[in-house]
Amino acid sequence: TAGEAVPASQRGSWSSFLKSIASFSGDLSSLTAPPFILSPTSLTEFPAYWCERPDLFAAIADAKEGEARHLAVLKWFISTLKDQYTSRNEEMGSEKKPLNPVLGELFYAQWPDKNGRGQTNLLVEQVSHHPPITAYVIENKSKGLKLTGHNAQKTTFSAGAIIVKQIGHAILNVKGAEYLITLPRLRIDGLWYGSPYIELIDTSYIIGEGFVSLIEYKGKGYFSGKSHSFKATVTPAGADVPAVPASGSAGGLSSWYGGGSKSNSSTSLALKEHVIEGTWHETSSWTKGPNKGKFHDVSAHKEEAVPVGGEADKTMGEFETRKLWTLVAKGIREGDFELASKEKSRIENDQRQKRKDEQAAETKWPLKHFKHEETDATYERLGKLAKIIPPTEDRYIFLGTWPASLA
Ligand code: CLR
Repeated sequence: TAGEAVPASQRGSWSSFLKSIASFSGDLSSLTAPPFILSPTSLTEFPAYWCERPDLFAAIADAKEGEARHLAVLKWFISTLKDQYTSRNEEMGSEKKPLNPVLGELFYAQWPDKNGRGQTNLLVEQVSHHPPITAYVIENKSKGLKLTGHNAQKTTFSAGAIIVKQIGHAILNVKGAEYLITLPRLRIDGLWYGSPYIELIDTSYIIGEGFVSLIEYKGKGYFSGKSHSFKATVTPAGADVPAVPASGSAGGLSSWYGGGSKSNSSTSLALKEHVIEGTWHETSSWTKGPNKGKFHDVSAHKEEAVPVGGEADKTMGEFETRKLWTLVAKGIREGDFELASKEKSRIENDQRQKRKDEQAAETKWPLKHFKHEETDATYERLGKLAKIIPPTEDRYIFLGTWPASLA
């Protein structure tokens, strides 16, 4: 029944929240939601999901350059999806509304060296508030690995679900070789019951070292019938990458997955193709190409949650996520929503004042770690290989200075 998972006293406010998202597209973060759906975690912490399996990240650098390394990148990428998209359900019972970061909010973390995998550093900065944009860099210096990216979201409402288009991309640099990583779309279902969860939809790409991975995402009731399914097709760049079937069109899918093929399966290039199928939160296998058997088992690599200090850490600056949101997070965790909303207002008022002061002084809040540029030559060069749309995107260049705490 409607609102099953919503505390009785919050049903009214949940249904007004749903009405406001239905009649609105754009930036969901600014809408007021009832307390039961609030998460104590800021969106600046989300880039940590890229490195919660630091061994698999490091393994990219140990793979042989070219095809083997491309496949190692694909494996690591797939391994991050479970944490990125199902961990809130596992930890809090459903997807929740994260804290909306303030401009200039910072999040730093580090995964220590273990068994020769090298140390992995994470640096995140909220580079825009309206719309919210988060930039990050992840580096394992001893392995020569660096992932730089930014993300924002565009949300729309369709057939009772929230559709989230991810804006932004990531560039992975492996000892000088570059990879472009694009991001899947999300569909948030279960709203009616008050227990939202994510399914990934459409496609994303990994392009680098002469290969293109096209990853297709489907939920229950599509090609495998299972939730969190994906199919990755890895082809040499320049081969006829299969055209992406129009989203939601069953005809497009069957023409690709069924025997009849639209793409050039008779060319010799098609022989070099790998296909991997399975679920991104559990296991996947090779289904076409020279390799057989299991491709990946997410549970075989232990997840290491982000190790950062709490509010007790005296070295944290005022704008560091865990320090800034300490009392809001405490209020949400302990059910003291008066504390949470009082503290949230304090932070928001402080932000409004900062923006006013800047306007009066005709200054702009300076970014600390990144420089914004309108185009990205790496995105353009690699994106072309799979005819990625849009043909270019903006980027945030890391200025290269790490805080002393991550040295
Ligand atoms: C942020 C970038 C990460 C992957 C990721 C996972 C979950 C997404 C989040 C991103 C963006 C914000 C998000 C969230 C799930 C729910 C939340 C879309 C893409 C929205 C703003 C909240 C909706 C409110 C309902 C849960 C009620 O790498």
